[in-house]
Amino acid sequence: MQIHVINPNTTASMTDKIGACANRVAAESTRIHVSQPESGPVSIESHLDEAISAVGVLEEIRRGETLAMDAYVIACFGDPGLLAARELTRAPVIGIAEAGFHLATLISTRFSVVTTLSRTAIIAEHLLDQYGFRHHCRRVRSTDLPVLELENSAGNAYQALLEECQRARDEDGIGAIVLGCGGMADLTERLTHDLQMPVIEGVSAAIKLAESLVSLGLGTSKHGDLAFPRPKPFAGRFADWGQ
Ligand code: 2AL
Repeated sequence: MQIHVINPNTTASMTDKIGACANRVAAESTRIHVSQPESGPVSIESHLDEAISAVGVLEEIRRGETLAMDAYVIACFGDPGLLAARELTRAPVIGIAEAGFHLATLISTRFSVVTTLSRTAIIAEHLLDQYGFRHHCRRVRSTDLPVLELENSAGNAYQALLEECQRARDEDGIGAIVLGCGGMADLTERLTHDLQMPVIEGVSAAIKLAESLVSLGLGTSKHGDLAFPRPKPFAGRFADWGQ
């Protein structure tokens, strides 16, 4: 089984970290391919970043289709381009936010999300509404950490994240925490130990869900709105996307 994990931002150290996490949880027979878009923002923490990164994700899916990938993971907590990505392939495509939300509801009745900058909280809130998880989520909390601060091992990112997770555990009446950034993928074990409660991180969640779907022979449905897009010409810089 070959799973293509796409980091939608263009920071190579984060792509490496996400790849290491995916490899750690993947089955022995699973081969992980990791990539990032050629163009786009170094981190995704605004609506603009999201919109541009979605195009990068779709370019990576198009590349993956030439390599016959069995599944894709979109490793940014806004799940940028998720539904459009599903239109481009029969393989399952899993976003790390939706994967985290799904697993959290299987082990708890209520969870909170702990994410990066407060301005990105709205992105997670929109996804909770869109996916129907609003009633399971008590609160989307932010740490006010810029995404790339998670790449700075000399900084205080871990401490800030731990303290916000402790507040979530002690104040929100929850059974689990979902980490709200792909760049937190390497912190799950330490947080789980320090908090003594389940902490779910979307990259590992998405890998295990992708493996399950592929093992069951389930792929993206081509009945209805996720069917391949109708062939039509595209203009300008997207001319090679059209037919
Ligand atoms: C993210 C993420 O997962 N990767 C990134 O660049 N931005 N989302 C977030 N809320 O911090």
